[in-house]
Amino acid sequence: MIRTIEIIRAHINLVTPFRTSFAVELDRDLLFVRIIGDNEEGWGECVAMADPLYSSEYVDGCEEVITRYLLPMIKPDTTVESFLAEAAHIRGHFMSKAAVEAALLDYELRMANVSLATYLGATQTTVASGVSVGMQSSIDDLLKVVADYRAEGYVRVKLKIEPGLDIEPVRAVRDAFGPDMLLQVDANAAYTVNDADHLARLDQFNLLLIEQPLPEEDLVGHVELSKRIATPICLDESITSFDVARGALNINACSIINIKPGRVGGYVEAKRIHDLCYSRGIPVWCGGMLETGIGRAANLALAALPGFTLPGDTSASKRYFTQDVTTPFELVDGHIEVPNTAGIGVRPIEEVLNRMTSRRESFAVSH
Ligand code: SMG
Ligand code: MG
Repeated sequence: MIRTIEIIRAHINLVTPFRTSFAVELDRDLLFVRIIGDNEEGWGECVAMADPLYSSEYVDGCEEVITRYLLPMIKPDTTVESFLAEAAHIRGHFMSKAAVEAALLDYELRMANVSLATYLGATQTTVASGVSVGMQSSIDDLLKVVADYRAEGYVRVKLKIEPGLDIEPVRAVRDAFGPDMLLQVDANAAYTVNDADHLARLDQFNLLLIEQPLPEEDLVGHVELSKRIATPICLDESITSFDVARGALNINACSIINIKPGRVGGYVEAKRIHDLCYSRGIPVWCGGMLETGIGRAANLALAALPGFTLPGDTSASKRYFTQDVTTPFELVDGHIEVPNTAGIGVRPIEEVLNRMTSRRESFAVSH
């Protein structure tokens, strides 16, 4: 039986600033959900950033939604399935729901002694690892950063772009690393459909894809853009649910999907999107939200499903943090091992997490 739920707020610095078209991230403001039962516990990490810049969700808002609306739904005998059915009545707030779902899943699977990978239907024991490279202050710096990641073994490079920091950086990287390097770009919604001719200039670089060129809500703009550029369009921010994914594919707003469990309300919904794409031959890959080892472990389990045919943003721990909350995930020959023990397979290292923790609140669970 579930007895207590803890909300843990903590802080961790990034090893290097991460600049995107919407912000520069220097650190992460963390929120963990810990489900404590009679014999087991489960952990979930909320992927929301400190401010509503990537999407409308932000971590303090998530704490409010979780404590005010989601935790009261949890009873001693709540299951992942019963929680999802009830949480469906709350509109939106995918990242809040996903954090609670992840903790419940970890708890339930640990009790059943089943790994998340097995539960989701994983077919791979390691996952090919790509790296997301933030914008740099010069092209020389960018080339150096990419060279370092390549030397570490990352099999695919994603460059963050925005208007004015697009064609030339991409050209420089393509020229320096050759035509065979797997290369893609992510605009985080920085363009409008009026930029179609400009974005068509990226076609010459043989990119795997362009991720989220237009605003989240502009699915129809992506349809139009897809007719005017040759680079395949991949959606990230726009895909907030199975229904949106199906609609986007039906109208040809994208030909590839970045699946982030946090953005779609959890691993169960993420698997549904994977299954849909797999059945239609649409490639998917697993995105990242600068997660610690808690969120990363669960993402690796998902990324081991058969439809994840493109390398994801599931990089090694040291790409993000000097000291991860869990035992670090390491890159071996460009791949990361999928955890295969019960639940998400990892736990926070207590003294490490304690050092980072700013606040811990406990909620008693009753009928
Ligand atoms: O976890 O390696 C990671 C980050 C990958 O680029 C990444 N994420 O739009 O895909 C994306 C961004 C969202 C988070 S940026 C703060
Ligand atoms: Mg993205």
